[in-house]
Amino acid sequence: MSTLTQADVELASNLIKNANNIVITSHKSPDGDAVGSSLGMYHILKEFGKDAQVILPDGLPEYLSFLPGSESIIFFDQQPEVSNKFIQEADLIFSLDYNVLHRTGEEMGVALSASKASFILIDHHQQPGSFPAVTYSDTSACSTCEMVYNFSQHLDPSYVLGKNAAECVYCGIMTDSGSFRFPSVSPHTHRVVAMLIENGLDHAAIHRAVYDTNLLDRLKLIGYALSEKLVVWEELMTAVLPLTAEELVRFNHRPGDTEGLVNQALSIKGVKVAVFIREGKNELKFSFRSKGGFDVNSFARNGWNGGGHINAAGGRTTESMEIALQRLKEELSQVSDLIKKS
Ligand SMILES: [Mn+2]
Repeated sequence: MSTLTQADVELASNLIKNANNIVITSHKSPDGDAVGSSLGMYHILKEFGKDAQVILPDGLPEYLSFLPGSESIIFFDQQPEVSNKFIQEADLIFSLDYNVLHRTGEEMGVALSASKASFILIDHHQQPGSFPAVTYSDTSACSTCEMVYNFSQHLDPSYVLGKNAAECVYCGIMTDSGSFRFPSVSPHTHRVVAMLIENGLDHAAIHRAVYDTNLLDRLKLIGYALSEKLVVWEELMTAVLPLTAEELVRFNHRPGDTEGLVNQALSIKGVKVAVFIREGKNELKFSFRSKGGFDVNSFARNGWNGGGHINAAGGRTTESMEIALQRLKEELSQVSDLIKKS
């Protein structure tokens, strides 16, 4: 349910009206919803006559670079000084598609915490932090992009999103809803999209740009991962897919290449939990997915320095792959009854 009150709308409206330096931020390893909501909000603010700077913690996957405005994004890891300056001078900061500041990464999180700007949070993850002046949190929303659309309508019910804003917002709704198939998709989601299409959005072009632009290396990586690395722990109704750094290098891995792999693992008949593990520079990154009632958000929070939603969460550890897999199996064994019942 939406928690945006009339007082919130008025406060947000005034904050935007009076802001001289607006910064828009989203979470680390930005996905379609993170980039779509950030650039969507950027274009919406422009149409309301306000300039803004999008700052993301790190680079975007190649398949999102077509989004209008992506060339204007500043990446904190590439330009920490410029980013810090923008954050220091900001009087209004948007926090989109994340609930607590450290989701932007350690250094960017510290910079944001030190900022004297007012924050407007728009997000569909659980347990939003208490840092924002305005919190628009709706864990039932399929995407932050859908909420950004709602937010724009709260600011001005007669406002029609321009082409650029519509493309960005649609991209996030489409990617975060698994192309409109997850349970979080509501009649309202379809109404929002209907409105965007009525106003001229070329939705098929966005789908093509995101999903039909595979490089051969990526398809080979997916093929290798599914045929050589995917294992099913039948007694735990869990599919696990670990990829080492060496394997990623072998297939010229680019950000976003493993996107969706965990959902393929989850699609196996009889599997209720899927875990994708990717070896990064100094840590292992986890994607947890479940179908049914098993809460991977709690599971990721409790043992894997992460969190997210009931059916989709992330995590990380500095353990070795071998140790992490062992611990994963042990911890899943402890909740195997919950998985079976889910
Ligand atoms: Mn999202």
